Amino acid sequence: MPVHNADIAAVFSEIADRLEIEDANPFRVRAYRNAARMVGELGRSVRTMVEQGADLDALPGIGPDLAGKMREIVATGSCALLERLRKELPPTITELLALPGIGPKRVRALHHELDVQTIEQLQQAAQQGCIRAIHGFGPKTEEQILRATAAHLNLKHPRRFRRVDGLAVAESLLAFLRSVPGVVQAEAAGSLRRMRDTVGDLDLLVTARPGSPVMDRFVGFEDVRRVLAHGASKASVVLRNGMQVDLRAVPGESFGAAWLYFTGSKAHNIALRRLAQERGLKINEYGVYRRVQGGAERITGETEVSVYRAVGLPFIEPELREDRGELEAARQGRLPLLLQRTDLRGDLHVHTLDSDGHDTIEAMAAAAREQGLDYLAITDHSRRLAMVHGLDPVRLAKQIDRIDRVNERLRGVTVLKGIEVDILEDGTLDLPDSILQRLDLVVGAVHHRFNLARAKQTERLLRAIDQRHFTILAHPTGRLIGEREPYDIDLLRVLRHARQRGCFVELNAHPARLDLDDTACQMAKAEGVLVSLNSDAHSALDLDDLQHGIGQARRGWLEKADVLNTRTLGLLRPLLARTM
Ligand code: DGT
Ligand code: CA
Ligand code: CA
Repeated sequence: MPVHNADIAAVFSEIADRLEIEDANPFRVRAYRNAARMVGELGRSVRTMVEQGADLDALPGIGPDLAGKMREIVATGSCALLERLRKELPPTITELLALPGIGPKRVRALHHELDVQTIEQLQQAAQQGCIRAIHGFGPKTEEQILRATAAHLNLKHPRRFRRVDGLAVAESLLAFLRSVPGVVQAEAAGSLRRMRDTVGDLDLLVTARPGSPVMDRFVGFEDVRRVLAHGASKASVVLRNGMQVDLRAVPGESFGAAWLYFTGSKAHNIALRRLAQERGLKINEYGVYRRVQGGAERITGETEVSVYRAVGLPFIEPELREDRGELEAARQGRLPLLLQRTDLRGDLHVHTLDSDGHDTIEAMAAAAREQGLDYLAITDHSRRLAMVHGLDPVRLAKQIDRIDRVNERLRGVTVLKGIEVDILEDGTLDLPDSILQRLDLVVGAVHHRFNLARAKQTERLLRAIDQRHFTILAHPTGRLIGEREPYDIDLLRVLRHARQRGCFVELNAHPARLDLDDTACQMAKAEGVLVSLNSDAHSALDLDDLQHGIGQARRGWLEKADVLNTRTLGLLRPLLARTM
């Protein structure tokens, strides 16, 4: 992994912390502290400077010694001094500095007197009244530590990560594991593989030849902050970003059974095992077994398909494994043929430089064509969002004319005219019909007054759908994963109204939104409302976000026919024209 300035700054700052805890010369501590800040704020990449042979000594506060360390970090990702310091004091000790009121002196005393190494241990020591006995601490400090540790651990524990963040970590870890000698297979399991919009922790699975150092290498991965367990077939670590990763190693002949087991969900596994029992079979993470005289005989387990087949079922896609009727559907041969990325023919919600996007109409269109899409709707913000230069009728009219000219030149992709218009508090729209009627589609969205009472908020959306040019309700619940709860609405009423009026609901594929969520997608399908799966891209690169929406759509049992923008442009146009 290429070393960034932030990585170098992190190494220097950890060295400074550790030297300070060890009571080293304050001038030395300050030199590292200053170097960390300087590198962090430097406008140029140190790695590039090193690669180009630039003179690092010329940087402020950097002498030959620190310059040498910077080159060492660029080359190896770490430095020998830090590795030595980490051996002198436990790897987790610097975490304690994150607590308010705990400086290096106190960390030193706590470690020396009570052998405290982690925040959990510090909390325990405080609960047992051990802190007040240390020289320089008292009952007041102990009380303060009790509060600080509780607050810190509470923040940490229920935390879930957005899937996109888990995915990035999993991909780099899997690439790392696959490079370890003797590793045959390495795959992700758990909620990540089931495409849940958030992940609690990561679950990885490997098969390796005997003698492979895979478990040792895993706990030694550069981002590991703490090792929770380290055995021959099972290890758990916490990474520096707080994410937990569980790794299992299984024999190759068990790979399918283990992958199925650790993919879950737990509810799916339990239901599947019950089905197996009815057939006199037993399923666990090692395989499928048949009861025989005096024991059990293994019948299969190498692949997931073989396990499902043993209980008389076809393969069930991971996204469906939630015990929401998938086993019943599998048994009756009516599993959905889930949506795929290649089914999408277009994207109906993207931004450009005209509001808060970063690319031109032409650049967005070219990117869409490269993504294999046939059409793209430009939907910039409307005037109420003045901060992002939302369009008023005059500027929108100009954009409409520009899109006509772009389409004359473009080959292989069609640009549709749209707007992401604000839905006002009374359910009217932020732009008049006189301009909306010139568009191919109107995407409506709520961007303010999120706290209306349920009845009022629902009424607001119903009235918006009533507007004669309204087409698609964007990010229908307004949630931002980990940041903002959905606003309170009667979604079922909104869906039924949308169907009556010939309107559609969005599955916004931005990884922080994924709105509608999985069960709401299922609900839309059941109510017969087509879902429009859109990227909400603010740059050409953001069109990649469509993949996140695909995962969510599949969790919602959506098939090609359930999604509006799988239609060819010829079939789409009449659907966009409001008749009711
Ligand atoms: P998460 O981490 O909260 O996002 O959700 P999962 O589904 O990844 O759950 P996790 O990490 O606790 O466990 C991974 C899988 O391992 C889970 O989906 C099913 C399997 N598993 C874990 N514990 C049990 C258990 O007690 N019984 C059964 N049958 N399966 C389990
Ligand atoms: Ca998990
Ligand atoms: Ca787990």
